[in-house]
Amino acid sequence: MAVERTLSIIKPDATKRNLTGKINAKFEDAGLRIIAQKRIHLTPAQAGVFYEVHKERPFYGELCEFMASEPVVVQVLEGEGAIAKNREVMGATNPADAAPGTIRAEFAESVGENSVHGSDAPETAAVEIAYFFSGLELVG
Ligand code: YYY
Ligand code: MG
Repeated sequence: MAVERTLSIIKPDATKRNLTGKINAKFEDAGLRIIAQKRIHLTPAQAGVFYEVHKERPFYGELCEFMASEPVVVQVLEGEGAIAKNREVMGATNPADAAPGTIRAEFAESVGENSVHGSDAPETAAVEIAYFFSGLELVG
C-alpha cells in the first residue's frame, strides 16, 4: 500500500477538554506520523469554505459556528494507507455508531461535536492539506 498524507483536525470540543495529546497518541499508536501541526482559531467564514461541500445540508450553519467556537489543531498525518487508516482510528461520524476504542467512541460528545475531522479520499486530502499548510510546513 502506498504512503499517503491526510488532513486531520482536532475539533473545538476536544481542544477545549485538553484531549489533543490523547488523540495524537491514538494516531501515533496506529502508525500515523504527525508531519505538520498547528493550533489556529478559524472564523466562521474560513470554516464555511473548508466545509463548502456540505453547504446545502441543514447542519451547515451550526457546523461552521461550532468549528469557529474555540481553537482547533490542524495536522497532516502520513503513513501507509493513511486516509483509510485515519478514518478507522476516528470511528463513525455519529459516536453512537463508532466502534469501541475509536476516537469518536471514546471522546465525541454528539454527531455534531465529534472531536475530529479526517479527509475521505486522496483528492479531498490534497485540497484540504493545501488549505492549511504550505509545502515547506510538511516535514515528512
Ligand atoms: O467525514 P465525517 O466528519 O465523518 O462526516 P461528514 O458526513 O463529512 O460530515 C461532516 C461533519 O458535519 C461531521 O463531522 C459533523 C457534521 N454533521 C452533523 O452535524 N450532522 C450530521 N447529521 C452529519 C454531519
Ligand atoms: Mg467528511
